[in-house]
Amino acid sequence: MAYDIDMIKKVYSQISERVDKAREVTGKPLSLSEKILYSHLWDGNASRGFTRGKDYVEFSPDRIACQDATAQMALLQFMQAGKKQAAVPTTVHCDHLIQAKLGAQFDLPSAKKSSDEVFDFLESVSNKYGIGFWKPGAGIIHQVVLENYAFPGGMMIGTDSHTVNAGGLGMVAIGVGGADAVDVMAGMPWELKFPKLIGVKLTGKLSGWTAPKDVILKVAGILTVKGGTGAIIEYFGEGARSMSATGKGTICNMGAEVGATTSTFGYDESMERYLRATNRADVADAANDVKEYLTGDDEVYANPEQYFDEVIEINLSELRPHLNGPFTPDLATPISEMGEKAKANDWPINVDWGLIGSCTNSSYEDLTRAASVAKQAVDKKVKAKSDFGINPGSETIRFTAERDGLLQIFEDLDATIFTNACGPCIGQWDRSDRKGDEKNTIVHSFNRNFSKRADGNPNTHAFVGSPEMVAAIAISGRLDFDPTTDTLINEDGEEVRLDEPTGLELPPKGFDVGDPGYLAPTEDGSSVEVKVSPKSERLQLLEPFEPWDGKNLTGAKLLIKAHGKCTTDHISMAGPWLRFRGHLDNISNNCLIGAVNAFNMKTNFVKSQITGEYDAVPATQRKYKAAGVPTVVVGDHNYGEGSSREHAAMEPRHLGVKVVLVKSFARIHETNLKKQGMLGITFENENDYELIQEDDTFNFIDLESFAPDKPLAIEVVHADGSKDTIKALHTYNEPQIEWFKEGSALNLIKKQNAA
Ligand code: MIC
Ligand code: SF4
Repeated sequence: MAYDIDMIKKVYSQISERVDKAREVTGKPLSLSEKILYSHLWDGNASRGFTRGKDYVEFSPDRIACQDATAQMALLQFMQAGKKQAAVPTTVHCDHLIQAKLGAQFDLPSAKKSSDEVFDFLESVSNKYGIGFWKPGAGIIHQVVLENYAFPGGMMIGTDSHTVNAGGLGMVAIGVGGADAVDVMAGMPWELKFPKLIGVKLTGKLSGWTAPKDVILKVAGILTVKGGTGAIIEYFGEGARSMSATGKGTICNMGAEVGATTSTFGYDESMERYLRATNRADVADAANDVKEYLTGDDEVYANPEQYFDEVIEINLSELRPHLNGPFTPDLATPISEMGEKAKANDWPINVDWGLIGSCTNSSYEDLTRAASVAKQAVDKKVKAKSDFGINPGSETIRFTAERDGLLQIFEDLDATIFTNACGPCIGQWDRSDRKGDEKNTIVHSFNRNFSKRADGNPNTHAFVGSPEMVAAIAISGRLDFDPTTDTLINEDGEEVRLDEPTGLELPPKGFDVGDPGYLAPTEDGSSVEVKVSPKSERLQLLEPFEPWDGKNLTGAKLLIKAHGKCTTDHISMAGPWLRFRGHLDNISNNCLIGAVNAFNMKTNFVKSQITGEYDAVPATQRKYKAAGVPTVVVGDHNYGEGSSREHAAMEPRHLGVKVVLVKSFARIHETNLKKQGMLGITFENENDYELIQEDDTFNFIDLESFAPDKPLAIEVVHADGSKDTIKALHTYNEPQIEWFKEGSALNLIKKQNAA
């Protein structure tokens, strides 16, 4: 039986009335995304149609998922909200804090030891507040959610940008910062700007070396890292129906890399098969009863141009395998063109590592397809030229893959089987072969490949591909290897070819598992004690941020003008810093250390306007704070792209930065800034970015009359006394301005609870 089946049945019992009503008020047929959004309105039945990309709407998500690295801050905030229990079903998953080094049997016990304080904290908070707890080793949050909790037509939020993975089972699942999750856990509505809709029509059928991953690699190439911002991507067409549910999950997962709010697919037989295979016949039966409400209306899919804001069509029969990278997930190259492009760009051709795993590509099907390639290498006597690492997505997948001999195939190729966890995908990788910053290439089936992400080395060129392509490339050891045309030389000196991969959508003998790693919370957690030692270097209870003094901000100094890409990995690096995710002051020592200073093109080297000297960003900012000098961070386009980690907003806030002024924001980060009481604004004229000088002082002229839709005027005073007055835009609505006034959204919740 599925978890929380009553909740799921309740959603299905309301869906027809709510969708019919939405059709009536909008006066048109509906896409799946709209059906899910309109059936999850906080106010119940829709009373009017919403304007996409404009109206802020309150929703009532069905469930929440948090992972260990973000749950610490989310739960530290929730503990302040003064509630007894999480208001909707919530789970915590321990997956980010486990380093990959020697293999699961060594790495997991070692992670349990080094992060015991954090795991114990998460376990006890979960127990206290009625939250389901998935222990370290149970699996990666999004695979575990897909296997256990996701359901067609549902709406969930999660404190991780790849929460969107659950779109593979027809959900609208959205990544958020911890403060958003706290709203919903506290029984309040969750607000989102009603998304725009991008329709992707999939025709034809995947075959040969082409995999679901290639669909999203292609889409990323078309839309780029910000092309999906503010939109839900809805996939449909015969090509969509012909793919497995986990393949759909892969595509939805990496929709985070184009900035999409989420991605989804209509309910179909692949989802039904997956639900039944994962012990949820009850959900499949219930979904079948309301089938037509769990997919878009026929008229919408027949004439997508009329109903979506943008339509992309991809013929799967013509799609070729791709590799995306390096350093950005949208640099798409068909594998056949890789050789030429790599040479032109001086990308190292030799591949050091092939890594298969991460929440986006660690399903049973993924492992079977990669194993079918690996097995050929073993059978045809080809030794893998690159090192090989595998992270299964969950204990259920690992257990089943071991039973079915898949892991043995990889081991025969000398692969290391790492823990069922994020591992190298989030820089939790003690890479044995290279230290320092040597230039090198790796290929992986993950979703992100930003600079330094996997191993902390800025010169590691990471390329993203499907698991089967990663396997082929790792075997050949070459980035320019095209298995559709190229051959390999085996141990006997013979020329051999790798045949097309084959895979199994679901295990023929069913999934199996010993201990899945789940701990249910006690019924009444009121007597459970949560301890945080004041001496801890990993956990720290939160102090409320200061409210706004109601005055115009003046005399603010420039902390850094960030050049180019500034992702959340640049603002609050992961890897070794994951240790401090529960300790705001300690983690603030990584604040913006990866951002490139536009004035000297160096990282973590900025000029202090107090001393005139150059120093690290956190150290410089701490001095401004001590001197009571407010500061401004300036950035480029899509600032804060990537992760949901609210640390990227809380750290500057904690250190005394008041304003982040950029050309454009990534959605989750912009919301995170607002929630934490920061002023996140954009240049009205993006060329004004060029006006900002290293010694600038900022005076806000009309912040005192901060109001929705009203641009803000800022006087920028340069070192020579000359001035420019520029305009900044913002997207704060009335309630969000209240967060700013109160110092944070949490301060407002506490105030409302006290009243
Ligand atoms: C990521 O893939 O970047 C992460 C690590 O999963 C993050 C969450 C985090 O920073 O903890 C995400 O995607 O939101
Ligand atoms: Fe973990 Fe990587 Fe997935 Fe983020 S993208 S949840 S780090 S596996």
